[in-house]
Amino acid sequence: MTERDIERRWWKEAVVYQVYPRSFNDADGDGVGDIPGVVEKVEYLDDLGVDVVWLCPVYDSPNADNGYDIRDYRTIMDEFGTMADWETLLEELHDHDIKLIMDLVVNHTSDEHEWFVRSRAEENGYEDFYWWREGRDADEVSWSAKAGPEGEAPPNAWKSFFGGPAWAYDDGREEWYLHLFDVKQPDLNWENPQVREEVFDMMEWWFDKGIDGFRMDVINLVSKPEGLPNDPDDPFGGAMTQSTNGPRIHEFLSEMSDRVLDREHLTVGEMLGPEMPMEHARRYLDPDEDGLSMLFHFEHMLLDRGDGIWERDEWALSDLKAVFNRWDEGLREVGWNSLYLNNHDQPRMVSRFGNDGEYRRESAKLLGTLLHTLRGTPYIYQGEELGMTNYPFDSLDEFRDVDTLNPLRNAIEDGEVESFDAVKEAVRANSRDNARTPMQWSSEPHAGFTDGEPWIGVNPNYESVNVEAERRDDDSVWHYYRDLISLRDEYDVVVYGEYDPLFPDDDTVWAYTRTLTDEESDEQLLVALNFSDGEVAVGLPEDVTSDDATLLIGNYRYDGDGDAATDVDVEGELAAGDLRLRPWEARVYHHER
Ligand code: TEU
Repeated sequence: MTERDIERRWWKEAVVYQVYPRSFNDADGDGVGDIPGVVEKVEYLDDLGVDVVWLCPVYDSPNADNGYDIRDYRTIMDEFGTMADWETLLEELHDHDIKLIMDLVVNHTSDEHEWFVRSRAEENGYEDFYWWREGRDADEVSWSAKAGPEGEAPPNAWKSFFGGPAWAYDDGREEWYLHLFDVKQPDLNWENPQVREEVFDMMEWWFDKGIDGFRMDVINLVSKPEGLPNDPDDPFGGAMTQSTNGPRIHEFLSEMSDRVLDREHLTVGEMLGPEMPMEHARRYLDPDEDGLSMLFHFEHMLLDRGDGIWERDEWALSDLKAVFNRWDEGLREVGWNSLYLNNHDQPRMVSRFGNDGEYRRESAKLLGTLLHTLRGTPYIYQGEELGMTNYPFDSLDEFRDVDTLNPLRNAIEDGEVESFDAVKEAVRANSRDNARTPMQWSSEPHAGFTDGEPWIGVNPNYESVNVEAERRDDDSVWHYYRDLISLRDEYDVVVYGEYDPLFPDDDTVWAYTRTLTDEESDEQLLVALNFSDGEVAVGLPEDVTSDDATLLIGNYRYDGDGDAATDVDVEGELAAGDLRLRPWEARVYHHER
């Protein structure tokens, strides 16, 4: 098969920019970002050069989980504006040739959604919209719920991903309902065909409004196995291992695909779980099966995470490479990869995989180089293009996130963790709130994000790390990102070239080639990335060296100005097969073969 045989699609050639509206830009001064705030920045996104915006949830919500708990799928959250504002945003984006994908959150709703209110009241037709079960006799189990009736334990041993049991007792219905996430996020029962009908109708409604696709929240959790079995080997008692990629998942998604999706839409399914069997991944993406464009897996996001928010693991570069190599290989024939190193649920990539101190700028550029030159569609999370870093959280009351606060409070209450101070470093490194601090626009108060009091603290480094400063400086992370994005438009090999890793076991250097061979061209990229604070020498195999390569992009100055620190014979080095890379140096060469 030549690379030309790969199905060419606009969404493979695109760069996606993720907007977390609560923290992006506040137009009305209430301290919370909003849709008019995003509209003000469409020009900015266009200047950066991105092709698609993924807008995190903006629907009506009581905000137990910042909009991932939806009360009404067809209404805009008051804090964020109105439907007319949203329509203006869509129009502005489309006028600038930027597509819009919306967040689809249908594993669960808010407990304030009309469906749940009716289900709770056992209204005709709504009884089985959610997972209702009888409790167990508390004597049968070794632990009991905090909130059930005397002597009763939840229906099974599943734990919520946000801490505590995955079941809550309802006094009115005198039954328990399942919530894999917060108690205010009851899980929809997809076994009920009426639930699926409602979801597909709602999706169609948004497509009719003109959107270009969906990012699908934890979509691989919607099929739960009969009997909801426990699993003692799962830290969540079975909630994770039993709910992910469940028995009817492909049936449900191919039904969705047949009913409402189109190959021209960008659809990206978020797929929870420690390791996704590649067989499932291919079925999710196969146009003849579920037909999603891409998926987000978590394998690289779990490398440095312990089970609890207060636990960390060591990661090695070879492990990180192994994840990406496995996925490139796994989706070579069927499917397409998404490429991300951070989002609204993850710490900032430069603090996690780079060096956010002395080499903040270099390592932010290096990680960007990686994301934009691997095979797949790159996702930029707001602020990544500035090299934004983690926040120096110092006390519990600086956090806002349920996924940080609930598990930690439970663990302290149960005596598993002594105090916040005892686990501060780990929580600080892991918390989702790192991603949620306001976008840094300028050195004005609150980083120019709001005229009011921001809902969460602004990173104190905003005085130097901000859009205004970055745009003024030619050598900034921002300008580098813009160059990376435009490479994709200029070179087909960046999008469609085959990926071949070099030195997979090396823990310092990540190097690879991308090769495109067809009737029209025979070209190759060589990418070399030094993931360390020291200099390294890379001995290249002969078949990737070249006398007539050009350096497409690199994150140091290569101006031959006689300054010993910057003046290296980059092309000569490549011809000799002997690259010397400075700390966090990234280079991308191109040559015709
Ligand atoms: O996230 C799924 C999810 O549980 C993880 O991203 C989790 O936040 C991570 O492992 C860190 O602990 C999606 C949304 O992206 C997230 O914002 C929502 O809170 C969650 O689903 C529930 O809708």
